[in-house]
Amino acid sequence: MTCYRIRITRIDSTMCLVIVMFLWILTISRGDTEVSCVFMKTCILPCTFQGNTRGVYIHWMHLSEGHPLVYLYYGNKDQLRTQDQQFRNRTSLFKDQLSRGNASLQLTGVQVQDEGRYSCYISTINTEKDSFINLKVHTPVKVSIQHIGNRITCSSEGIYPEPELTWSTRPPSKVSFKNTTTVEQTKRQLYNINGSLIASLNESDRVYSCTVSTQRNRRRASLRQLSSVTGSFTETTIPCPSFNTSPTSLIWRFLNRAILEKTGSGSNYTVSKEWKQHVKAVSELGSLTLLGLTSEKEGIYTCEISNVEEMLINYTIIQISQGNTYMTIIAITAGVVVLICILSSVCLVLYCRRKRGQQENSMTASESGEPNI
Ligand SMILES: *[C@@H]1O[C@H](CO)[C@@H](O)[C@H](O)[C@H]1NC(C)=O
Ligand SMILES: *[C@@H]1O[C@H](CO)[C@@H](O)[C@H](O)[C@H]1NC(C)=O
Ligand SMILES: *[C@@H]1O[C@H](CO)[C@@H](O)[C@H](O)[C@H]1NC(C)=O
Ligand SMILES: *[C@@H]1O[C@H](CO)[C@@H](O)[C@H](O)[C@H]1NC(C)=O
Ligand SMILES: *[C@@H]1O[C@H](CO)[C@@H](O)[C@H](O)[C@H]1NC(C)=O
Ligand SMILES: *[C@@H]1O[C@H](CO)[C@@H](O)[C@H](O)[C@H]1NC(C)=O
Ligand SMILES: CC(=O)N[C@H]1CO[C@H](CO)[C@@H](O)[C@@H]1O
Repeated sequence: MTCYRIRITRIDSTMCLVIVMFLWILTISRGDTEVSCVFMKTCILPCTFQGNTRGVYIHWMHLSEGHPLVYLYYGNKDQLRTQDQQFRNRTSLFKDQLSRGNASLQLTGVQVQDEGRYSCYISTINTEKDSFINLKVHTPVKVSIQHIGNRITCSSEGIYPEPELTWSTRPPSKVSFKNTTTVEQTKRQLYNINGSLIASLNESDRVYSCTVSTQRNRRRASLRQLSSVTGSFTETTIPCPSFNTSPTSLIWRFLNRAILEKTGSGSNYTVSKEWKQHVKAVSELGSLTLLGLTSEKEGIYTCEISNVEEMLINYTIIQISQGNTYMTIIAITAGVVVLICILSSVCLVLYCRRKRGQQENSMTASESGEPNI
């Protein structure tokens, strides 16, 4: 009998423990509202209450070390004398929304240090409430990729949370390549990441890609192999890789200096001064048509095209076909020579006719004069 009872109480206590833990987990996970804020932007930490606004007391606190005061409001006034330095001049309530029970906090210029749990404590004449908000900070990710010598380097700056850098190829390669990655953290706790890989772009038909990702954002930058196009004085079109989705930006460069830039899906683009007379058109897919290329415009052209997920760079070497320019010169020279020939022969003919005419005149004159003598 006693044994039986003991067993029951044991089961009860374990059950009880499980229930308590379950409730605890539930309150923790349900109580915390997750808010994701963009670094340096404005963010709203939500908090609401019900009841009379008269005599309302609002206390916002950051649950980091020392529990710094974020915001205090009572007696119909802000009470910010004891506000922590970290939040000075960066916080506000929506005063016009208080009467609707909205005690949300607006935080401007979000920093990495602002991450963590916040508590919003509110008491009114008839109610009392504590709620928790978990703030996470993130930055957008931008990646740049370059090919220098036999090395492809990839870098990304000012990222949060800590990023990861991975390399891949399309089509996938079984060869594992030597790669090095370095990460550093700046004073503002943001991350800079660099990676490099030894590869020659002319080795294969592969696309090399570098992906930088955080828990929230990711971006890929890719390089196409080098290919060559023979340009001509009259008209040269250089293709650019395209995406299935419409590109968000396009930049054409020659020797790392911009030829033209295009943003958005419209047909507008801006051409640099130096290239105004050479750019004929840019197609919807991004290929560039140039006019009047001479040998000084020989070299590497890059097309950098981006959509939301990826930036793709294609390198093209342009070699100007000398043939065409020579042909033009030869044609012009030939034309001039022919013209001169025609003109001179016409002159010659005219001159000869005149001469003959004169001779005939003098002959008739002498003939007619002969009987006179
Ligand atoms: C807050 O703003 C006031 C007035 O614009 C300025 O005098 C003060 O230095 C600022 N405090 C901080 C910590 O930026
Ligand atoms: C509180 O007011 C702000 C500003 O109008 C608004 O953005 C926010 O959504 C409101 N929050 C709630 C819970 O109503
Ligand atoms: C990454 O590369 C840039 C430029 O190449 C350099 O300024 C920076 O210090 C590098 N960062 C790291 C973490 O190596
Ligand atoms: C790649 O280019 C370099 C320099 O232009 C050249 O020395 C090398 O032989 C090329 N490799 C291949 C596989 O074509
Ligand atoms: C890159 O440029 C070369 C030459 O201009 C072209 O043949 C190739 O198709 C381009 N790559 C893509 C993906 O369009
Ligand atoms: C393109 O440029 C024209 C004239 O400069 C302007 O009126 C038009 O709004 C622009 N379109 C876009 C999509 O920017
Ligand atoms: C593709 C890739 O990222 N390969 C390797 C790069 O180097 C790191 C560590 O050095 C490896 O973990 C990756 O597998």
